[in-house]
Amino acid sequence: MTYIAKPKFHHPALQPNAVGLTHRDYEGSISTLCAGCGHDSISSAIMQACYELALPPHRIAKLSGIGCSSKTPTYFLGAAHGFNSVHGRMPSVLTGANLANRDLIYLGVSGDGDSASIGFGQFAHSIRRGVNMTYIVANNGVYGLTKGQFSATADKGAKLKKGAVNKDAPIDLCAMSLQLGATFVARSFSGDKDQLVPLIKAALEHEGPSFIDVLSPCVAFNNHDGSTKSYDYVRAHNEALNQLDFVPVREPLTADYPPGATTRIKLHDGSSVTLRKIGADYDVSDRVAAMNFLYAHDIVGQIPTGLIYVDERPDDMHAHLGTCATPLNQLGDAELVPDQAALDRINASLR
Ligand SMILES: Cc1ncc(C[n+]2csc(CCOP(=O)(O)OP(=O)(O)O)c2C)c(N)n1
Ligand code: SF4
Ligand SMILES: [Mg+2]
Repeated sequence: MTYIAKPKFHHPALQPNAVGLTHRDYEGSISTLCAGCGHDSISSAIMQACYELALPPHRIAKLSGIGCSSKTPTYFLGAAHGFNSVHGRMPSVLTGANLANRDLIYLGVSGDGDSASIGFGQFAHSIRRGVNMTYIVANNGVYGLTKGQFSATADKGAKLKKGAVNKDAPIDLCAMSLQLGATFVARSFSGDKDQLVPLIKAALEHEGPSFIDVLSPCVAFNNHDGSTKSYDYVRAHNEALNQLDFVPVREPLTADYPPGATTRIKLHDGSSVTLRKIGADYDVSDRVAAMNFLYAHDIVGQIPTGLIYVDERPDDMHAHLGTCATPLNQLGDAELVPDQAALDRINASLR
């Protein structure tokens, strides 16, 4: 139950991270989701990523819409800022918060219904505006919270538990993000924490719109034969492109890789991403090739996972708009309330 606080046992062997916090400091309330729901694994990956990056939870703002997936921010980062918005409206609330205070780290958590059905327009505009955020969709192909109707990411030909077949074309949120200008695009699977945790770390540190589509099976309504979002189906069709190691700017590079097996991408802030190639020959810096790659795999029923695209020199909405660097809550009346002379100047400029 969400109102029951987790007992605070601190095992003496719990290792503190670089800011002196342990795993427990990144947890939230007890999850009320179904046992085995993929969404709980995503929460656990988010906690792991924030612990490893040593992010102070109070520097993070976690926002969501409505759905089982959108409930999950309650179950992680209990000390972060949180806003559970209206169904499909998380992106505009996040955009507004980010405009008012660019100093926080913005994490949007949503579902395939929340982002590809009712919130599709909101999703699209937050990406095309270049909001600096990590946008995670826990994608199970159904509206889990309202008992498992098809969402807009359900594949053509996929079957519901009682046999209904989806006849509509699916929306691929990674392909859409690429087309809309996201500067970091990835896909992963809730059952592959080794792949997911470094992707979340890299996305959180990326200074532009980052999008991660995480296939996250709904064990109650979409985990049967005939589903294309079940644990078995995703495992059988997963084409891992690369395995990623993310090293933030403040940490030294310690891992040693055999030459030729990896590609190291140095990012503009000094952090780096090391990619171990697993699947096809693939260039993560080519947006058009990434779009073609996704489409070519989609038509043969494969699910490419890993880092799909990254722009090493991203910019964001604040750069587009030329906003001031100081969060609005730190400005006084002198900066926020224009005097009569300033209003007269503005009015004169519009005549
Ligand atoms: C305006 C509005 N319309 C419809 C609903 C009903 N509703 C609640 S959650 C949901 C879909 C959630 O699906 P998704 O975002 O995929 O989350 P999941 O539960 O699958 O994680 C719907 C249609 C609502 N809460 N508000
Ligand atoms: S109904 Fe599905 S999505 Fe919702 S908690 Fe249960 S398994 Fe997860
Ligand atoms: Mg869903």
